[in-house]
Amino acid sequence: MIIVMENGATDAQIDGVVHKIKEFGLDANVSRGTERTVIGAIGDERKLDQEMIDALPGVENSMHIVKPYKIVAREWHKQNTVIDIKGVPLGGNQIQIIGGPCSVETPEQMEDSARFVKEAGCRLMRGGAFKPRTSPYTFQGKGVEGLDLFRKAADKYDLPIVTELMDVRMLDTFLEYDVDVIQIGTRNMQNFDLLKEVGRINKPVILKRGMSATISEWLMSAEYIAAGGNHNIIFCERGIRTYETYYRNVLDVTAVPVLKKETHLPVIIDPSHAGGKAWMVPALSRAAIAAGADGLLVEMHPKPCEAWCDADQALNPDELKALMAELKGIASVIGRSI
Ligand SMILES: [Mn+2]
Repeated sequence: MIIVMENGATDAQIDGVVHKIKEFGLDANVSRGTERTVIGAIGDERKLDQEMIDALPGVENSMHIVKPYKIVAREWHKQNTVIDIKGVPLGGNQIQIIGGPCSVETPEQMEDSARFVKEAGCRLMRGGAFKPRTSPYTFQGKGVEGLDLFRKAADKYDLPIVTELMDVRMLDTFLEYDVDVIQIGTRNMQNFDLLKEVGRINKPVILKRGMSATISEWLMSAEYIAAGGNHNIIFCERGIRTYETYYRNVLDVTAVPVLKKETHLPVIIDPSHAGGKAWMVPALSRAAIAAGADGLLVEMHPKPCEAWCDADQALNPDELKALMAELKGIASVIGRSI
């Protein structure tokens, strides 16, 4: 950490900072310039609390040199991490499109969904059994019965499943149903107790970006999961909230190259919740793949008009098929496959 002292800081104030640094077991290097004194803290700077240093008399500001996240940082792990999801690789050269309905509704709807997802060429399936809804009076998901329906439909077509965990009390049930990828939704990105719990198991976790979260907060949330021992983390950008009201959220495509630089873990995009309208999904999907995303999480419903949740943004089976063909073209241009 580098600490810049105020112009005119006294020797006693400089000594006070040096003393504080040493109290935490680090060494201090004092560099006196003509106008300012700069103090370098040498050692594991994660032990130093920036707010505490900034509050010391005579300190103008301080900055960390080392990133506050470690396990998820590319700094410490140069190669891309490829996560194995029941034999399906995510994070390697092959791009994965995860298709499926917003929510699990009926056995027929799930059977049709699984068939169409498979036919379109997707290798993984999404679907929500527990739904975080803005209003407590709208459909909340089928719950455990939904997990059962999902598991059966997906197994028939040999598709690993992705579904959202909202409550830590359901984790055992998720393991019982052998959920292949646990999704942590945007509203829970900073539910640290939930993150710690999924950090203790070894199932892959899709960590969606909080709708108002910075990149650094998102990386720190992933670090919570990784710190527990589970390094199978997939980042999912799903649009952030801005002042714009035309679309549901703003898809932050910039997050893809930034995350690729900061972390070795896979990065995927959810174009459905970003745009909020089915007609935007193909364009946003193409942008995501072109920007270097390792996969997409796309909502597809056998009959979008009849969907119990997010009907506006679901592709129909033919649209998903057409999208897959387009994306294959883009993938080949950038040297990847789908
Ligand atoms: Mn949805």
